[in-house]
Amino acid sequence: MSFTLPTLQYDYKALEPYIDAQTMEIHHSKHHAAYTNNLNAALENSDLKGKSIEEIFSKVSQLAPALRNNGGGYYNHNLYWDVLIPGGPAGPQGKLLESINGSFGSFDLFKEAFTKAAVTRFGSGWAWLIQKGDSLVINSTPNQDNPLMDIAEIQGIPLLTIDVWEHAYYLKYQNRRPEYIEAFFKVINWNEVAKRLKA
Ligand code: MN3
Repeated sequence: MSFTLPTLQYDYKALEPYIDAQTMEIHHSKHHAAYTNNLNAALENSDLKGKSIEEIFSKVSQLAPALRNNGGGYYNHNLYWDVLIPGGPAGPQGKLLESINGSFGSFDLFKEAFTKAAVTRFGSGWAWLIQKGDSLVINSTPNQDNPLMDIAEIQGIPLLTIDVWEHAYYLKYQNRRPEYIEAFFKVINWNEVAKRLKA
């Protein structure tokens, strides 16, 4: 049983003009495919074949860097595609909105903090909204690390993520990472984010 590249639930062009079709196509069919293939290759000769990705992350500090980097690349992109949708709901509602208000004060303050985490992640990495017990926290990780890994600074349940590697935005936004982050907020699938919140 190996990991497979997921099929996107929307066309490459569906997130235009916020995320362009060429970026989506290369990102999914080349970058994500490579992480998936390299993860499977790294697992081939290990005793972890058949283990869940969560199980691998729980002891990733003891494993080869190829499993950390490609396992993260496989998982993080799955979540990223899942939390995107063309013309998604305007914002979080219900329990998720309550949790955001409770943890950050308001949606605007959450957005400001999430944007700051994404803008200031030096080099390549990801910004996260994480459920940690009863509260929500924001953090960023380098490379392909994520909050499910035992090496993560803040561990918890990943609810929302943005890829801030240059390959995620450079064709359209070049060095303007803040513009890409602002555009990302126009296509967040808040229903998918809410589904990940544990009661
Ligand atoms: Mn990427």
